Amino acid sequence: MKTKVAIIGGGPAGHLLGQLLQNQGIDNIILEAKSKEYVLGRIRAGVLEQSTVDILREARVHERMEREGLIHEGFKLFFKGRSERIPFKELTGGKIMMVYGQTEITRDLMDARETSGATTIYEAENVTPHDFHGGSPRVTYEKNGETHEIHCDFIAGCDGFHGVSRRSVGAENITEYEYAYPFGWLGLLAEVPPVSDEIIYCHHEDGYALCSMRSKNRSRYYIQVPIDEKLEDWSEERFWAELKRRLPTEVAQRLITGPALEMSIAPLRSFVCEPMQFGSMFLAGDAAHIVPPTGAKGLNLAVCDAKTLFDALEDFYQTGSRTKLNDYSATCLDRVWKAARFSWWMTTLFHKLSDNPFHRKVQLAELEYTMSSMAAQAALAENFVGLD
Ligand code: FAS
Ligand code: PHB
Repeated sequence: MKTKVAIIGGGPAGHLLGQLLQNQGIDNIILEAKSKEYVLGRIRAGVLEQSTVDILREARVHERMEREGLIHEGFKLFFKGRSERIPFKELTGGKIMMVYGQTEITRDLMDARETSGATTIYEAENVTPHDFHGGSPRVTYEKNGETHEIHCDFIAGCDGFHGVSRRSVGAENITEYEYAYPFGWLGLLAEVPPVSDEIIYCHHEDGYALCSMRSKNRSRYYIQVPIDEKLEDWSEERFWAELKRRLPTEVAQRLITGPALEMSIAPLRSFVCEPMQFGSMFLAGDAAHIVPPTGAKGLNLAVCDAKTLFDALEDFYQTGSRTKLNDYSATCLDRVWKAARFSWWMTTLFHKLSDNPFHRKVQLAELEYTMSSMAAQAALAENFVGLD
């Protein structure tokens, strides 16, 4: 087989890149290790920056998002008995955030790809990129016991943190920066109305809690748990009781509980690799960087990478210029490191970092300072909605 761009990974980064390329008639193939149902079964991000909304509109997969997505103009933060709000639309000259699940974005992209007739190979095994430093890049994979080979001009590694792409470049060609937090997020999805019409970030002496949503009838909640926590030790009842314990009483009293559609524990990690390109292979999304979800940046960064790579590939195929391709890594990393900083800052601000009371006192001082300073609130707001 031959194609212009071989995309490894069929998550949001891979499918968005595929859609943007397909719309411009640039041939591409997506190779996904799992089934379509498995990919759609992952419950992950939910909060979109304006730039992400704009890019999905450019990709022509925005109709359902605009019908069903929820526009947000601020978020709430609770600490030390205080209930505060960051009016980010007001503080950023009108920028909003859209609440629309990553699962739905991926579904919209998959539907659009099926309509376009573009090739996606699900349950592709042992996908392996070859010769991306040389002149004949290609990707091999196995399906139904047969080995297949795809010759291409470029390889897009959109295969997430545990994918094969980054692992294929060789330790001598890459620098990795990593910090693993000593805690994770236990998340629960339930078909119940959200406790608040805006997202709640809750600082509590026993650990962070987050109240979010996917629609007016579907809620997404998270509580901080130790890194070695086992999902099987958490019943739904135990989750709801602990969430209520960490929320202010008046909020806990109006919390509507219900059966879990999904429960999962996600470890929190900060990770960035440099560079993000290796000859004719380009990494995008979680394959190149991971941010703790406290800043709601992971999915938004993946979307920006896919758009940046599409722009560079489109320029190459239209004009023959490699300038944007050569600048891809620097362009992405400037944005990635600023988002990594903000995500680290939000994580260290809201989570129980240790049993050392000093940490909690400094966090409360930072939260109190933030709410006393319009400049501090504006800085938080402009990072939350996404820097230009
Ligand atoms: P993805 O990991 O989504 O997709 C990579 C795809 O590549 C997967 O489908 C995988 O099956 C496939 N793949 C892997 N190895 C392969 C191989 N060898 N061959 C072929 N295919 C292969 N972000 C937020 O903003 N907010 C959140 O609340 C949030 N929660 C998260 C919870 C969890 C548990 C995780 C893991 C991440 C969360 N994120 C969150 C971040 C998340 O949304 C990512 O940023 C987003 O999925 C990135 O998309 P991709 O880069 O496409 O990677
Ligand atoms: C979510 O809705 O999943 C969500 C919201 C805000 C975050 C992280 C995740 O910071």
